[in-house]
Amino acid sequence: MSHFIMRRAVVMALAVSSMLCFGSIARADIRDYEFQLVDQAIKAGPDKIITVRLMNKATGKPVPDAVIFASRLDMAPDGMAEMATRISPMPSTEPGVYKFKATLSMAGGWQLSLGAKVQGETGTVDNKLVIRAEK
Ligand SMILES: [Cu+2]
Repeated sequence: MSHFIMRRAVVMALAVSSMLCFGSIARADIRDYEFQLVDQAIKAGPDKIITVRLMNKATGKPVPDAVIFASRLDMAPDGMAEMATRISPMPSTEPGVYKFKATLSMAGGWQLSLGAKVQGETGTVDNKLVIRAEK
């Protein structure tokens, strides 16, 4: 057997065993994961890009391929929780970085709420981040 094929066999065996033995493999806690704002402040206006990074705090590494299933952007930090704006996911530019497009129609504090699933982890990441929209 060639070295390449043997390596593939080992990788496949590991993948299968990790699927079968949930309990026996040390896995990170879902609470180790955290979304962080790349830019705390963004100029108010239409079609602004919000960039966040999903970090594994235990390893200090960004986490790619998370599935973001919930997102909301509203002005709760300024007492206007009912003032929400539409948010659309944008293509990522680097692993572990997630981008959204939104119209920040008013200067002030905007709360970005994100719900996400991380590959291979049970539970969900639920974070609320506050963005400052500047005039
Ligand atoms: Cu407002």
